Amino acid sequence: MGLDNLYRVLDANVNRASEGLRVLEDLARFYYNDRLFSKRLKELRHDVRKNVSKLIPNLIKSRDSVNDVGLKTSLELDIDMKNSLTELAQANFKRIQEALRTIEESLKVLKENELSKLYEGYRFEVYGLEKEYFKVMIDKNGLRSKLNEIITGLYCITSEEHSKGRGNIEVVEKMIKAGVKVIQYREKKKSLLEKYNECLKIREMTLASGVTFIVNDNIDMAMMVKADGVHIGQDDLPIERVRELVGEEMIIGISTHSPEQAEDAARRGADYIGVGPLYRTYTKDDVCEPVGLEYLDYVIKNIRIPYVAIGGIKEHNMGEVLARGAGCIAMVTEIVGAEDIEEIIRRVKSKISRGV
Ligand code: TZP
Ligand code: MG
Repeated sequence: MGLDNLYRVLDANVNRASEGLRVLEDLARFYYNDRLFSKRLKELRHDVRKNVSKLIPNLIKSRDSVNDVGLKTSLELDIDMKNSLTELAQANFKRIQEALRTIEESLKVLKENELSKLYEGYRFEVYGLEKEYFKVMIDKNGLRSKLNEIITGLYCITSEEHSKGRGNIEVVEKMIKAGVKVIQYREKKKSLLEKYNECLKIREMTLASGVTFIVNDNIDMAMMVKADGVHIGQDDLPIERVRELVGEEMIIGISTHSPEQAEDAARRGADYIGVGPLYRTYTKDDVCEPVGLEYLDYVIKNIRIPYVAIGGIKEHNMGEVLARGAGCIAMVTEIVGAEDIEEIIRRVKSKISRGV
């Protein structure tokens, strides 16, 4: 038996490492919506493959999986049944580390010392990634992993100037009482200090009631009051830079008005998008022309991240939006300007859950 079988070992373990990395990459990308993490895993996967490329002729020659003595055992064992995402991620990190270790040792025997060192480096990189993964995605990232459950139903937004003399805090109190699950603080007319104090109070109220709290515009304020998320617009700072600033735990939402903007937001790591204005709205001073329901259709069909339909949506036209398939609707004036805020919220929520 020459060194040929060692190439078989290398081949199997490069595949093993790549497959493990691919599983984690897909979890990061599709489950946790974590573009940056998924990008790092993908780059590592490419490096792990690329750097044994000079050995590839040998690898292919030695590929002989049908005669693999381990195949039968591995197909029969149900030890691979993963009953939780944590276990799934753990198992794959182990798989990658073990495979890299085997590659490292085999390369040493093949006198490929420099290459072996490179793979040792990859192994240490994976130890680091593993630590970060569990810290960010599993332990602390509860909210971002539940985005589909958060961005659903009625999404409420404050606007004191349309609140019939009631203050933001009073309005938020009513929203929470009526069972709203996500509230955005949007206030264009007050000083930073006034907004900060209101946000502090709303954070306290939303924490006590398990409501998701999102701050519009002010990223610094969202961070200071430990809001769950921040909502920005097309002319605000780039999403990637906002992510660097707020970290992996905070939700980032962005308003979009066209298919290009929606694709761009999803690609660049937004957690959800606003889709609108669907109808004419006078709530916002700098609002653009209605984008039309076709844009909503596009998003429903093509965009993977959660979305919220917005702009001029009222009780009388919400049926039309629901009929297109929207699962999350934002209303500003219709709610904050209602005589009885709690009553309209209950009605609207019930309509959304019945889809009419
Ligand atoms: N973003 C797009 S339209 C809009 C925002 C914040 C205002 C929606 O307000 P209304 O009163 O529900 O039309
Ligand atoms: Mg804004």
